[in-house]
Amino acid sequence: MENREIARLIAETADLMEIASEDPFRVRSYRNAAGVIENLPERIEEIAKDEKRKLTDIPGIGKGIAAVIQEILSRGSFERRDKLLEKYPPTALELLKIQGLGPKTIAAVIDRFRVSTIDDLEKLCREQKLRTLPRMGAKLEEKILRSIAHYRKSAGRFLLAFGVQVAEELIAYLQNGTDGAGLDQITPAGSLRRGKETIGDLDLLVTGKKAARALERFVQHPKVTEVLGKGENKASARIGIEGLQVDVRALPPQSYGSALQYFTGSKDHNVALRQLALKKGYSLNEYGLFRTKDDRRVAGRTEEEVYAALGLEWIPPELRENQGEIEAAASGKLPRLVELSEIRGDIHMHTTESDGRVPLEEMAAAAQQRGYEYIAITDHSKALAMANGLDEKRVVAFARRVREWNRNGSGIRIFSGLECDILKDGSMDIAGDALAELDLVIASVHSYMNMEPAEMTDRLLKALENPYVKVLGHPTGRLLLNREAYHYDFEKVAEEAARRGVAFEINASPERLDLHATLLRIAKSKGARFTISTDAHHPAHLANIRFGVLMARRGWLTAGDILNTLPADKFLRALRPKP
Ligand code: DGT
Ligand code: CA
Ligand code: CA
Ligand code: ZN
Repeated sequence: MENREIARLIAETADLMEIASEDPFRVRSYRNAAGVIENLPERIEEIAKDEKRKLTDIPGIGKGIAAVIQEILSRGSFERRDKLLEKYPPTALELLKIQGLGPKTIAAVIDRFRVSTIDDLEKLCREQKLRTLPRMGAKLEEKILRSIAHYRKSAGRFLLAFGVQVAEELIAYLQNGTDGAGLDQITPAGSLRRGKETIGDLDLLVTGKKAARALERFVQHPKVTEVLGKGENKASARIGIEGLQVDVRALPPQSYGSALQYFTGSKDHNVALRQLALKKGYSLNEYGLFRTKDDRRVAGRTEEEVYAALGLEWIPPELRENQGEIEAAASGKLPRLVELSEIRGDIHMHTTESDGRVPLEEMAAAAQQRGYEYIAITDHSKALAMANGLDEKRVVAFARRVREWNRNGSGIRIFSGLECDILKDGSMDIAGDALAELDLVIASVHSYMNMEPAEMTDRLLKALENPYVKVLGHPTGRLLLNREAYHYDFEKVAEEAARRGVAFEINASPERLDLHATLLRIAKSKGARFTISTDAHHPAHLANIRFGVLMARRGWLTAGDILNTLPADKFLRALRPKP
């Protein structure tokens, strides 16, 4: 069993405990344990099997949770969870995903109306019955209806990073089992290849002598929970407790390129491409590009040859959304998109100084190992008291410590930074003379996210006025599949950020991926510049930078748009100058 599966069972139980209004401390300890398990680099199953080690040696895992883990490993569930599931139907868990609906309300709704599905809840709001409960009103009903609509849009989808992890596991598994020899290529297609923030399912294409055997082996994967279909050329199955659907298709080499093109999508891109083909006297499908007059195949082995035969440059998958990429490819005007290898430093990360999991030295060592030239350490400011954010005194001491580090040549170059909270009125959480000591201030909103758009716009414009602010962190605050972006006049803020030289962050953390493609293109059109950074709270998170690069590419950005592709000194000089 994977760590994330164990973590999920425990986190869900914490949710149920909260609905049952159990002891908040116990709820928190379950939730913390789930976080620890999810982030553990080692498989917990291995630790449990090892007679020389104890689960309680893992920091954050006490006796109670250790027993829970043992029970999960031996039978896939545990007593407390089973008991709660007798009391509350599993659908109650789904209600927790509706923003604005807390455990107390859920408990009340279940007790009073026997309601436990989202459909029932929607009906309750539409019929204006929720407001008959104490402290509930028309406004809450409206908000819940909006949240339900948002939830439905994302239901059944998965984070890109999760899809990538499953894809990589599967590809390794398929390659091993077929000795590599008979399997010439395995490529993920679909939304995953386009780098979309969330995916509906996973599409894998294989070709080679043993492609048929790969399908066979795929459906026998130990984590397959349900085979949805298996034919000669295609197998579909659900995998893991999350139930991600995976489609694997086997293809002959002469149509591998056209199939890859077809199954990469997007649908809109494909429709436009097919129309172009028709106009040029061809027909295009997953089997190849064929001349209409005599049905002769003119391309299909590679994607490049398909696009070339249509008079187009090869279009990077991240651009295939029918947003002008076909026209650009026809006139040789596709941008040279930024690449992972061009990123020279990660400039948003946390340490044990605030809510990160390791001290500065360990983050620095990990970044150096990745080959970076520099990093910025940007812990939280004091408004985030729960995260032990820094006050002015600690900010100044931290800046001094970083200067010393650089003087001593103790390792990678570090910029002293801060992720400074933007307060409700748009002012900074830390006084200017302390901010002046730092190399890099990222300003972020972490509170009052439901403001009216006009108010939020003013708040952000005010934040940009502060001369020490150099980067706007996770600029829309969205949490994928979870929390909507906050609303404000983005164009206005982008214009102002560009005018003042404040860069927009592309936050590479898999549940944020903020800004996204549409807003990146708007911001760029206003003259804004960008940084890509991980917001890492653990060395393992530094690897997420690849997802930020994918977002930048989806936004048509080049290395010239991204400040942290510059060498250290140039990077510093490219930031908004100090007053
Ligand atoms: P997803 O899975 O919802 O995140 O999105 P996709 O883009 O991966 O969509 P999926 O898995 O349904 O299909 C993969 C690709 O196959 C899709 O991007 C384009 C192509 N495709 C699938 N169905 C159709 C179709 O009916 N017409 C066209 N033109 N292309 C299709
Ligand atoms: Ca798909
Ligand atoms: Ca599919
Ligand atoms: Zn933040």
